[in-house]
Amino acid sequence: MTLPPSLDRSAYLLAARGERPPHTPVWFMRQAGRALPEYRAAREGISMLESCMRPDLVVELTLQPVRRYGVDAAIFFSDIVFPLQAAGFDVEIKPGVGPVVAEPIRDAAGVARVRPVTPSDVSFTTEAVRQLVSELGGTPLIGFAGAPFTVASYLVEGGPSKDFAKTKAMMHGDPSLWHALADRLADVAIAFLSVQVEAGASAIQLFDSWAGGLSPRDYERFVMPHSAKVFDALKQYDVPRVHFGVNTGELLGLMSAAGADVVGVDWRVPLDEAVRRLGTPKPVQGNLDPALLFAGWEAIEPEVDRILAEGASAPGHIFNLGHGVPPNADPDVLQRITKYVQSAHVPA
Ligand code: 1CP
Repeated sequence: MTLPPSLDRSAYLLAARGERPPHTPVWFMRQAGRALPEYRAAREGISMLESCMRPDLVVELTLQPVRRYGVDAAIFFSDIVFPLQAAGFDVEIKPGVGPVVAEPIRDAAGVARVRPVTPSDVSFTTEAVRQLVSELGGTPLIGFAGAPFTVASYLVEGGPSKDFAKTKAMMHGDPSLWHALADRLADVAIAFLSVQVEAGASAIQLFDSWAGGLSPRDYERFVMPHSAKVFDALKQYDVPRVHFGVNTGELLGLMSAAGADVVGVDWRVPLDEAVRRLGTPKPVQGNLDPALLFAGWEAIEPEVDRILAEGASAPGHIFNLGHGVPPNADPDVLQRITKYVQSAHVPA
């Protein structure tokens, strides 16, 4: 697909392709959300997953942070468990908790409940992406999906987990059941990402947020083949493919090798060290500690400077937080960081 020049030469897409844009692009994971009063007002009385099915609301919530902060990319408003619900799975997002699954998956019958997602199951997603792409003009829209491991963790545990005990028990205790589940979830991710790209999203991000809970050995054996399947399937679209997880310092090389074009880095590993760990140098995204948002500008500014300097060692750098925007973050601080990064001298 040929992109309009303003989009094709946008700072985000240039950096994601390993080129040097005039300024370092910046956006924030979870930039839409409770940190914004306009988000809380628009979502009033509408459940999270219900919101994802209303194209007008999805468009509004996706655009809010672009308007407010002037970030270099929009991320499609949805959730990693949304495609499961669209495929008929009983999941809900409980306020203050996160995704909760009524009947967790523990056996082959459970795995069989994860049905393939077809474009007609998510026609509202196609509609919302099309509308967004036309409204965003030269600002790229990032489509996203949850990676098989992270989505499986919610399905097997029944909700958020700290140790992933049941998920790991399934991996090691019944590897063929685990691989069957992860394979179905790879297909769900492929379907949902393809729908977004076909409708005009110009990059995709695969969130394996909780992969950092695994050893490299387990990651390589149980997770990497399934994430690699997702990246392989998306290759045909020729859009940058970004891979991110929290606490993945030990996994950066493997997550890159799974097929990412850009690797997201949390705050635990400096970006220059992250690039070394990738093996093959690639563009990186990150890595301001979200906790710094509450530390005052005097503390934030030198951290941003450090990240920009370290990011210069990568073939491309997209400034971001090391994880999502906390709900109680001050929007003015995010706006100040955006302007600061966009006007900073790009280190050679
Ligand atoms: O800017 C944006 O907000 C984009 C939309 C977006 C994205 C990219 C949402 C909306 N969710 C996600 C991805 C997502 N969802 C991830 C991967 C990114 C990450 O690591 O943060 C994960 C792990 C989830 C699961 C999830 N959904 C949680 C975490 C629970 C846990 O296990 O600790 C929560 C709280 C949600 C709900 C949710 N999703 C999105 C929003 C705005 C919310 C908050 C609920 C609400 O406002 O009603």
